[in-house]
Amino acid sequence: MGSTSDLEVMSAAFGVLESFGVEYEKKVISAHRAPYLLAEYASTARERGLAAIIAGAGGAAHLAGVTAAYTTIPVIGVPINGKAFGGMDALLATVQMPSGIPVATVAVNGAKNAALLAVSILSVTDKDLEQKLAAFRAEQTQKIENTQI
Ligand code: RP5
Repeated sequence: MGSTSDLEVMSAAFGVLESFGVEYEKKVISAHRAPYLLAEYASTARERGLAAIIAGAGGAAHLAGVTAAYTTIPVIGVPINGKAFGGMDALLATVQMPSGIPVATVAVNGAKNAALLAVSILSVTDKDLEQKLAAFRAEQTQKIENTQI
């Protein structure tokens, strides 16, 4: 994430990854304030064994796009609702990537779905995760079926 001020929103992703037993690392690396750190982090991601990067940032949110520029592993962008425009600034900055450098962008503050998408990507080659994901979906469906108002 771009700042510790993103931590509250991004913590929804941590819970999901932990519930699926997916190892992850959390980092604050700003595309603006420490671009050299981001270049180093993203350009070594694949060789360090990372399978995907979830990049959450607000404002002029370049984090996901610049991360994607430095790696060919999947990058999932979470636009964060900062102090202005209801997060529309971050949404457009994250989703409107020029062709050739994709960022899979989730909803504003959509850290939970970002983690679920990462799990889904991993589940293509991981049977255990495939089963856990199916169980998660079934449980979610069951909750709806059992809902009474
Ligand atoms: C972005 O600027 C960060 O991702 C954060 O959402 C926003 C504000 O950062 P702080 O000024 O709170 O550190 O780069």
